[in-house]
Amino acid sequence: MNLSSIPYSQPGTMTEMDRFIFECCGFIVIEDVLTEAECDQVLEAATRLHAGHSKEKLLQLGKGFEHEPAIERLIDHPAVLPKVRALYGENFVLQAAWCTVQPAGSQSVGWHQDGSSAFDFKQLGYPVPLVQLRASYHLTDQSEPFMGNMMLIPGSHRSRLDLPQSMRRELYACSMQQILLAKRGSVLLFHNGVWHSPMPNNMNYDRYNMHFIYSPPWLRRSDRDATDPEFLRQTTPVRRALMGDYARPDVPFAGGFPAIPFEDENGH
Ligand SMILES: O=C(O)CCC(=O)C(=O)O
Repeated sequence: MNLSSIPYSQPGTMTEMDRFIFECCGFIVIEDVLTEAECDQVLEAATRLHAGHSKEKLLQLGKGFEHEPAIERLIDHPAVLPKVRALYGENFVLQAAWCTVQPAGSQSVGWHQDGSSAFDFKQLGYPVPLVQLRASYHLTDQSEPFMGNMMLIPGSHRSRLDLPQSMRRELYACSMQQILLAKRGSVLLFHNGVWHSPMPNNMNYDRYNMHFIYSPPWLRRSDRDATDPEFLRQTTPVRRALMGDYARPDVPFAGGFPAIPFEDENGH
């Protein structure tokens, strides 16, 4: 029995129960995706990526997978990708990959839904459709509060109303918010419509998360204009396909969409 009320799930297949929970909450948490050694490798890569950048506030850097193999390997991780396929079907792309640091002793509380500030996804219809499915790998421990945890309002992807503006910078913004107590190596998978905010990081070390955002193929990429041709040449066929660098610009909308060469039929 899970007394924490965190919507836990297991790596791999998206079960019927996972679907139900995701539908209700707008997120699930997949435990034990990365081992300690794998976390160390990705954390080293994340630290390299952020070297030379300011460490004053939350900072996200994109497309680290182009030159960091430990990050690249997470693009189609078998613990997570079957769930992305279950939610989207067979045609989707990696719209962005953000490596995010919440530096030691810093805070960036700001409640928001994911999407485009240029065009609020809520304008697309109700309920706000799933167009950015985010898989967040916790590279540092966030199993206690004030470790730069994600805070979320379960079910808020179904709300017709916005979180009141006056509460968006508040740590405790809503009586039903949840502070995600996430173990290192676990993954949060969440719907763009869920209201969320990072919690302050009161630790004396930097908090790192690695986010992968999957979208329908027609959504413009946000961490890159185009993928590095050298990366496309050397990566695997599945990862190349997930980059969405099509030879013809109309491919994401029209016929001739090349099938992503997944290795199996059922996503296991
Ligand atoms: O704390 C993080 O890593 C995520 C920040 C966030 O809420 C976002 O990128 O939308």
